Amino acid sequence: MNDPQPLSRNEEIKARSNFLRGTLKDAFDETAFGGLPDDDGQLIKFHGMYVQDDRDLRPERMKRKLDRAYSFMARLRIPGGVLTPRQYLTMDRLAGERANGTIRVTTRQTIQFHGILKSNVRAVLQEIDAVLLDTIAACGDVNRNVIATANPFLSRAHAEAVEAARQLSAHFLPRTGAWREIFIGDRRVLGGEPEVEPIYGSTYLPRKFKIAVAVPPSNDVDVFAHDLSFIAIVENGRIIGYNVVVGGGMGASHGEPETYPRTGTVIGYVGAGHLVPTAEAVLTLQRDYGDRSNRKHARLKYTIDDRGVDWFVRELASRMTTALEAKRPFHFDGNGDAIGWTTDTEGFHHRTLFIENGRIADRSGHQLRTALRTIAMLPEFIDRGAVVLTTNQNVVLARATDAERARIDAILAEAGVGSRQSVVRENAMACVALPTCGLALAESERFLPGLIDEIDELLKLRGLETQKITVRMTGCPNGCARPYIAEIGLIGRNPGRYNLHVGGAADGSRLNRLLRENADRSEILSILDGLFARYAAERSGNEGFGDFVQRVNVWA
Ligand code: SRM
Ligand code: SF4
Repeated sequence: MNDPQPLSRNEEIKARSNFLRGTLKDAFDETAFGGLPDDDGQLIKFHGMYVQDDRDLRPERMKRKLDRAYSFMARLRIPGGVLTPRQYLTMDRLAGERANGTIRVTTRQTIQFHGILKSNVRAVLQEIDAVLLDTIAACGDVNRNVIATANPFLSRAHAEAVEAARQLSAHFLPRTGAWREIFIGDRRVLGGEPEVEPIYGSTYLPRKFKIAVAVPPSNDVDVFAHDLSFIAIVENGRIIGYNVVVGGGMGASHGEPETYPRTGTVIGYVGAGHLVPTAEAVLTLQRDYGDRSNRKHARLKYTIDDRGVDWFVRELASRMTTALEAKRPFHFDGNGDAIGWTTDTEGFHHRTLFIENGRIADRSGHQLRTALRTIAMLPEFIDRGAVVLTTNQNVVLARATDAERARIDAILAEAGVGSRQSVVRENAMACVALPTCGLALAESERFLPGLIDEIDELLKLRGLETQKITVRMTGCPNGCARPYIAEIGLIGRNPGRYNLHVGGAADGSRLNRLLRENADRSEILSILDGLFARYAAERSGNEGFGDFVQRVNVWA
């Protein structure tokens, strides 16, 4: 047996934090310093926030010997991504009054604010709390925002999937009163029952833990990318149970082959009534066996690969309330969103609006934030409608009447937004990266739109402009836009340079492979041009681009 390795520093921070309090209360009472002491900087994540600084300003501030321009990113917990229009309007106001004027829809179906000054953090969270939302456990070593196939209003099964996401989120919500005490101002009951975390214990999980619920044939949530996913099996319009998928994960580090992305393994099926106990069995197994000494090796995917799927299933069985049954057949037809209008059986209309890289902002000739605010304020829609966030960084304006549908179209057109984009752009995603992400090695959100302009041109040249091809970009190998399962994945390596991966499946079920390392813009475009030329000439029938590059083995 190897000697046990020492625990990572984060384990000590959690253990002595008094259930995630640390010295955060004092740190927020003191606003002269815009950041946080180191340990609190780790603990704040459990409360849904990160200390960041504007990296565009770093060189100039360094020259002037100034400290970094610190601010906070806050991420909400919105299981299933459903907001009422009134909640959305509060978020819109907060973005304008207390953040950087934008709302960022994330790949986990929630909202992030960037650029909140420390002195504004409490006010922001109090307003979020007032509309019955929170940021608890949106980051940190806990179960994160639980995602579900978008739009519960589409069918009864979709509604059940979102309800499942809410149940899972509530079940795994940390019980500590720290968030309310530090930010909302609730007082701790002295002499009350001692605080406990019945599921997590005082050191929570070894690392983040992510859950998704999918309703086939849509794999919009990318079930193979998360620690634990549930694929709904629907009969007569109702979810009767779920296939259970474990051990997906995207994160890796350049030059460290012991870190890698992994697609989840389908291990069996459970009836709908066993959803929460099954999730608890998986999560507690990871709590007990996950690596607490090396954070780069601490996700469930490594626990499973180190010990084997058979071991995992055996250990899981000893914790479950029911036996896993054989997995049931399922089929996914894609992992994108259907942009445009759909109508449900009650006659309500739902508009899935493409939001480039999830950034809701106003800019000259493109008044997206204003348009969404105007729509959310429409009389009656404000009480009946919904604003649903998707895991492809888009927004669904749900439950509009015939008259509202026409009005929504007019508002979008007037604002210069909402017109259809190229197929490839509508299916592309980029992570945030610069200037806020402290881990970015290259641009992503600010770089991809221009690159897509050029990819569009290449596709047109080959007559491929109606072909759906997923392109995903990240500013580093952590994989926040799930690039390793895209048909074309671009992973930031150095400023202006990316690792080009190709060969993911159109339904998100297969990892792509590295084709060229550290390529700049012109190399990327020239390689893609060659691949598109071959694809146009040699593809068979309606073969997808990812399947094609695999079949002809472009790595040979
Ligand atoms: Fe992520 C870290 C942004 C989804 C894997 N991610 C970060 C941080 C917080 C950077 C940091 O640690 O300092 C980024 C903040 C950037 C900023 O300025 O806002 C960040 N991640 C995002 C978002 C906003 C990307 C987006 O453009 O939408 C997504 C927010 C999701 C949410 O609402 O909860 C986001 N991150 C993901 C996903 C996709 C998913 O969950 O479906 C992944 C890959 C799946 C997975 O976890 O394996 C992902 N983020 C990571 C990792 C690598 C984790 C690992 O196991 O190695 C990190 C780095 C870390 O945790 O150390 C990271
Ligand atoms: Fe930041 Fe990397 Fe995630 Fe992009 S993939 S948001 S650069 S951590």
